[in-house]
Amino acid sequence: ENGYDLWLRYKKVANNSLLQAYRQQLNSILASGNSPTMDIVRKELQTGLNGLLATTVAQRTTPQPGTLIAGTPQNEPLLRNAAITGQLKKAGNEGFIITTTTINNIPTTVIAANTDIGVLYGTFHLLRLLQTEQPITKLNIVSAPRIRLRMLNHWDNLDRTVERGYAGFSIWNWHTLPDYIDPRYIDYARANASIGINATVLTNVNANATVLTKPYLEKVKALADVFRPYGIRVFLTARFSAPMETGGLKTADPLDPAVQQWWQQKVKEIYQYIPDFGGFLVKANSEGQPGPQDYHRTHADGANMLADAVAPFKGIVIWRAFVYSHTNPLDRHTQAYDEFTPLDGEFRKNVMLQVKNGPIDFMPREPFHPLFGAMPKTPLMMEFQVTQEYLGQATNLVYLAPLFKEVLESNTGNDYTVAQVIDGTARHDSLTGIAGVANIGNDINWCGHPFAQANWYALGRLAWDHELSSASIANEWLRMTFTNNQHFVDTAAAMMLQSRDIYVQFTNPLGLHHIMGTGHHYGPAPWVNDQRRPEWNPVYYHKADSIGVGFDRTTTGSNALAQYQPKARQQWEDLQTCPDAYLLWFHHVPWNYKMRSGRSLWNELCYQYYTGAARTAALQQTWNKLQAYVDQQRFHEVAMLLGIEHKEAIWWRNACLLYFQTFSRQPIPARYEQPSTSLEYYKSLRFPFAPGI
Ligand code: BDP
Repeated sequence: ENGYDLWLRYKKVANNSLLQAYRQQLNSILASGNSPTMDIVRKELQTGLNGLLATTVAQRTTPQPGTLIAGTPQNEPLLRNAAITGQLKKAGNEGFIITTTTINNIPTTVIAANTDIGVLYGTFHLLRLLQTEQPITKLNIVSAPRIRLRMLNHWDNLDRTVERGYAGFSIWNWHTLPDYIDPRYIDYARANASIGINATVLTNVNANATVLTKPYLEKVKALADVFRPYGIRVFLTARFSAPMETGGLKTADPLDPAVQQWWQQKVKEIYQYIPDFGGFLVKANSEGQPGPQDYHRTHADGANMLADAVAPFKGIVIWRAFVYSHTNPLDRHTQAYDEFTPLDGEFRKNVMLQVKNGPIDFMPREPFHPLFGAMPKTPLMMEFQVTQEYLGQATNLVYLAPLFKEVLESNTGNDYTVAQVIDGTARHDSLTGIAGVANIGNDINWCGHPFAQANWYALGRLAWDHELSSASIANEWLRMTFTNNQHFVDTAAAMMLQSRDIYVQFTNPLGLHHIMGTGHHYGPAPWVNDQRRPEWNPVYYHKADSIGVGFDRTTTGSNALAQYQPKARQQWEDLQTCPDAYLLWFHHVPWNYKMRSGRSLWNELCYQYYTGAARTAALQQTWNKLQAYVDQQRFHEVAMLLGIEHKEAIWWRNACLLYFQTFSRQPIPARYEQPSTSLEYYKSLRFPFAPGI
């Protein structure tokens, strides 16, 4: 198996008694409704049940005992049954119900929804129950997404390179579009629909205006047409200077009437091709991207100009909060908050602000972004990074659901969690959304590392229901992707659930951050101090000196903590009570400081790096014991990658400790195997072939 089928492998149910029960309960399909989406429902049920039940399941037009009825009350008279009306109300536009019931005295299983797309989501849910070998004799499920926009952000360039992509080239083949529809586009849409993802941004946030030209809009239309029946709406990134680059204007000033008109015309043209176009995602005045500040206008001026253009078509603008100002700040941590909080209330109703989960930049562990506790008048959208730019790229097994959950469950200090801000319940926002920067490429297994598929999967599942646990998502993903064997599932789930902590431990323990290699971000380079902008240098973030290490963000330092609500910041501001996980994120701590463990800070740092690296060896051993349960191809792929991860862990450990030792001037405790190479060796390493930017 090469992993191409993702979690949609419909292998025969291994548990024989369940198999018999399923066969009896789902012996035929009745799914009416004439729409491309209902065609997909019928096909998916047919393929799914035929595969899982290893039989040929008939399609019927009248039910018999054991018929699965799927549809909407509008299309299927049998479903206009008062018993499900109340439940259907709760299901809303995209949700579904799955229930075991009798219709006209005939025992059936029903998938019902108010819309065809709801039926498709219900279809995937039912198939998932079978794939994970759950009982289905007394189903009574009502499921509706908690978040409206469940989105992937592709950082894909038009030349098919993928910014921070570690799984090959872009799956969008712009050259052969619009006439050639690669079956991958359909498989992509199907996989997303199976986890409830309903929106996709096709292009990189570092945008290219060419995608807004006619030939490219024709290509985008072709993709949108493929995705539509799967419930997926297409968005594009808008390069702010597009009116100059492709429109021949002299300015892109958002208050200039000619610029406004250019965008209005452009938007009209886009909607002629794609009537349900979602809108624009914009990165402006950040890392060299053009934006309204080039004309001394605000981010709100820029966002509103685009928002006005898409409003007549019900489009939205998603404006990113990830900004770097032209001037050098005292602390990069504070930039987005400083820039955006004064603009709260100034954005149009169809603008959302997309905020990265943490204030720096997708680090392996960050406190939640202070903007989530601020800007009550602006709908805030979550941006997670599914591609593992700072989390081992495609060579490390790092399951990200625990990272996502850690952020979502954080209390903002306003008596509500980040999740409640994102799902709109805290502040009654009607626009709600979660985006994940995609980890998808044209590798045969889509995501590079076989376990990276779990991160795509987890993003979708959590966007649908952020109350699902990391463990339950890992469990169902493993069952669907590999096998239902309980020993395998328990063991591999335990590996997944600790994998992110392990990664943090051997790369950025105790709140260290941004100490990776320059440019490619591969491997350790805490020593880098020669970059043009101060905040590009790792030394800016760890501030190691003869006294200690860590970034003082309290009142004696940058005071970034002031951006958090008092109830949120109190957990971090006192060195004595700050959790170890954030210690060096918020404090500059002396090398001999006594940690909770009783060890000195220096010894604790050694302990963390050595423990983290040792745990990668344990991951290898555990996986090796699972060989009998997994197909050989994927077993060996994972085994080889765990080997790389272990090597990389030793590299991180040695390089970081040897470097920090030049400040602490203390030995690595003798009980640890001492590094066999020098700091100079690690500094001399070059990675011309590491995935570029
Ligand atoms: C950084 C990436 C860079 C992205 C940027 C962003 O290194 O490639 O363009 O985020 O989110 O983490 O805009």
